[in-house]
Amino acid sequence: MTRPAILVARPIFPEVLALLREHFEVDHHNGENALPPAELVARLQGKVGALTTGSERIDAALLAACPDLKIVANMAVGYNNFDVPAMTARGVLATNTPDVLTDTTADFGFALLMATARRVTESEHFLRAGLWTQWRYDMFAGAEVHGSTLGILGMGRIGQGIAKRGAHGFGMKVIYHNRSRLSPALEAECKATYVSKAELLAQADHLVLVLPYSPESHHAMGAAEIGQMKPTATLINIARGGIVDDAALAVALRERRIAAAGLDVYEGEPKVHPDLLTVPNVVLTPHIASATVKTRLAMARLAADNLIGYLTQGKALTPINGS
Ligand code: 8YV
Repeated sequence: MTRPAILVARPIFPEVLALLREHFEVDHHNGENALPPAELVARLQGKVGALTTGSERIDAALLAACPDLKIVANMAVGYNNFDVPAMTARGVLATNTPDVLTDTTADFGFALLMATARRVTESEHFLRAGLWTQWRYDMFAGAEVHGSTLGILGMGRIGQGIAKRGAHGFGMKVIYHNRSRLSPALEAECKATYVSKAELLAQADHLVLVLPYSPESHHAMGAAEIGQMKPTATLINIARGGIVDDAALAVALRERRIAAAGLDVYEGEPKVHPDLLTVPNVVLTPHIASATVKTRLAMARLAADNLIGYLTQGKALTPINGS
């Protein structure tokens, strides 16, 4: 009997590829760049499953051109690269990788917050450039983290992880805004107080964005919202590109309307807005919030297990739009 054919659209751990090869005929795109849409469609011909990352757009046009597809397993918790209603309409299962990356991503949110507030990379560039010849009382003096007010926009699992780190580890006052308010028990666990978005922007010393990307959250932090923040505040985006208006942020950073920003995600990544590359008060990382070896392996295994479970037994572990 011929085995089901799948596409693995990105380089992946050899052991996960070997596991998939025990069950499927695997076509593996092992290139460093994402497949352009037309090539993705071509490679998906005759495939019943695909393992994707956030870079492959699965929309109505692609689905119409790939009628054999039954499941697309994203190796990411975010799935804004999926048109879920279109997938549901075509009977294609969508899966993601929740939970396995929560703490690792929350750790990184804090790493970026600390690096930004305490000017870690800016000062390293200064040192590497051989500019450290003198001492000044205000040399790379940054913003206090412990005891300050931590604002969180988006309070899902990762937001809660960041709240707990801030409240319990750094004695921060935690405020948050979210589409829905947490239960009193969860608010108590996170030591977090619900506020309006306007209050969040006005009161946060450090504002971390952890909300999912959707048309509604597009430019949730535009020029007007950034303008409502304290001039001493830092802004951290570990959510998705497009939630922040990167061009407006670059202007605000250059004009010191906020103190600093830390970004792991960008509009149109892997491209980065050129103005962000020239302002000193921003820490830039290439979408690595979930990147520990252990967590990336857990994400890859979960995506693989979703494909194996669904295509061999009709049951995925973490479905978005079905079983
Ligand atoms: C992924 C992420 O590494 O899980 C997510 O939503 O943004 C990251 O953990 C990235 O999407 C590549 O799959």
